[in-house]
Amino acid sequence: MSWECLTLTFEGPVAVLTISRPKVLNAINDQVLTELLAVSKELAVNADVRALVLTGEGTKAFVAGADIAAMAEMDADQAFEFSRKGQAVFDAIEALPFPVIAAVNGFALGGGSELVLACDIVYASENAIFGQPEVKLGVVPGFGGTARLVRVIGRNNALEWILMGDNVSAADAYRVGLVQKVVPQEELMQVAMAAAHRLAGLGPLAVRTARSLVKKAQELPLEQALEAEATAFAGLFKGHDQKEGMQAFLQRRKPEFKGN
Ligand code: CO8
Repeated sequence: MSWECLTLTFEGPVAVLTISRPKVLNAINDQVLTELLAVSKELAVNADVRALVLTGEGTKAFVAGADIAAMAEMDADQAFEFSRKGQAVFDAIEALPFPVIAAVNGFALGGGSELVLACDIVYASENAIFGQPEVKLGVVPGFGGTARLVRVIGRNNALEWILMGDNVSAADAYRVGLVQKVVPQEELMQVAMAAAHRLAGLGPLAVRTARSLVKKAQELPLEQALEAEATAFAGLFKGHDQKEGMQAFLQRRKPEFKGN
């Protein structure tokens, strides 16, 4: 399928999704949301995909935010619909059954920063700029920023970012834990792809289970999170990959995981 605002390519089990509206620094309009939702649904049922790298076209921007020109004319009902649609799309990305790596290659502002928050691992180029500048436009984050930023970087960091609306360098985003690696721009895709291929080579069941446990743990009381962990841990002993992984270690060979 071909898309107007996205490019989807595959390198073996790794999918690469590029948001592509370079004239407006890949800003997110309704069409981008519609296409992102459709691609997410398609990828979610593609059993060959084991990891996704998400990036923006060009060397200047990942996504410079929601499309301000499109939002400027909205009434309150339209703004609500746009916000809910964006939240649903980012939820769909977060719920994909494999890890998602954001390769942040430039500005990730407003909705762009919120899209990053829906990803699992964030690698940024040295020129990447993050931020939630919505207050400067007279609004607040509307694609999950208030809810997810606090979970990722903590309350006071989130409040500073959202209330001040300042641009945040890749180094500072790394310092507060939003970004896991900062690399020169020319190395960004290579680093993201290498990580994605490593993830794709692991047992998909263990990866999926670990990812889901960590996400659930953020919402659950500790006791319930620990119980969920023990249950999932034990459940893996009923399948193939646990036996294969441990036997392969003992026999000093590479494991052959089947995903069950
Ligand atoms: N929306 C629409 N167009 C944009 C956007 C955007 N977010 N960002 C950049 N563009 C356009 C510019 O208008 C310009 O277009 P043109 O060439 O036709 O004038 C082109 O992209 C290039 O941009 P600049 O000339 O401004 O490039 P600079 O290098 O001078 O500046 C910046 C780059 C700093 C990134 C600057 O473009 C900028 O500040 N952009 C806006 C950033 C921003 O405020 N983003 C947050 C938007 S609000 C948001 O995302 C809320 C999400 C929740 C929505 C909920 C809905 C209800």
